[in-house]
Amino acid sequence: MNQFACEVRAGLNKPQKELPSKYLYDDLGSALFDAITVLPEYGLTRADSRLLHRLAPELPRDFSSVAEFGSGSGLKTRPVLSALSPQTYFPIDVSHAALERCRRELAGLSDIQPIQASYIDGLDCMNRRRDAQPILLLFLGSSIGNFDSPCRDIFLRQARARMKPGDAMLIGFDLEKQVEKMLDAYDDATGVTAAFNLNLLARINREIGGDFKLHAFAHQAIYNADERRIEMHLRSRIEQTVTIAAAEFGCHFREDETIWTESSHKFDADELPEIARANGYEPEAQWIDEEWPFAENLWRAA
Ligand code: AVJ
Repeated sequence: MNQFACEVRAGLNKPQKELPSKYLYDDLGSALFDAITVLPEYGLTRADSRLLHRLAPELPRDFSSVAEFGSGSGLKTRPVLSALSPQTYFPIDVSHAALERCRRELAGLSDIQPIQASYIDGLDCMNRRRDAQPILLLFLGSSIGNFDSPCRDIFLRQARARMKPGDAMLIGFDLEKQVEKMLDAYDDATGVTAAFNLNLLARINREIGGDFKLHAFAHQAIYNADERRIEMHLRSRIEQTVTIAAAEFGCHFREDETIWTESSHKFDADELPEIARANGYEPEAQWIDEEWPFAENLWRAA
């Protein structure tokens, strides 16, 4: 049984059914996410881009290469590459199609060496190819918010353990804002986010022989105030049973039972330096967008 099938079975066997959010990003999922970034309700990516334009000229000049976790199509990265003119740019992403778009988008700005891998595997691969000069690692778009806090700290430490003195991370965090605004961002009127979420079931059908009827599930976004996170769920509209051939597995749903597919944690700008220090980084600079509260942070490997 492949890893996808294993993780699907394990997640759907939990009392609160869940699926790992990384599986949202196959080629179709990545294209749907690109559409999300231009939704009027989803101000996050525009805030990220505004900040990158603003901060790029202020970045230290001592990085000879840039690497990026989850580069996607690389659109946002242009101002950073233009300002730093790094020798090499290593976009790390699980989607082959996204890496191809990224290569086209940023052609000419750097020697582009795409790495198709998950974050930490990609970093190991990058370390085998890099030289001794300092690297700037980009982790944009508040993707860090997809981790719950124990996993976030584990991830930041794993990344830190693979960085050399002088390396730094530029990392974006979406900040807490009005609940209505946050909910709209994850439940847009045109239904793009719903399609992005439902594609996870479609992917299970395509790749591991699931028989999910997509119309029998509804997209749902909720704000969990205790955990300070938006949660995306897929709610079963009816009582039903689904089978997944390659996972040798049948799964029963009560009416209104949900599968939890993603968390997007929201932060307070003041807690970010503590998160840095607790995980082996020295916070060096912070930039905040006022229009859509979002914080970009430069952390040095301490
Ligand atoms: C790419 C993980 C930052 O959590 O806001 C957008 C993904 N999910 N709409 C986010 C997402 C639904 C996004 N990240």
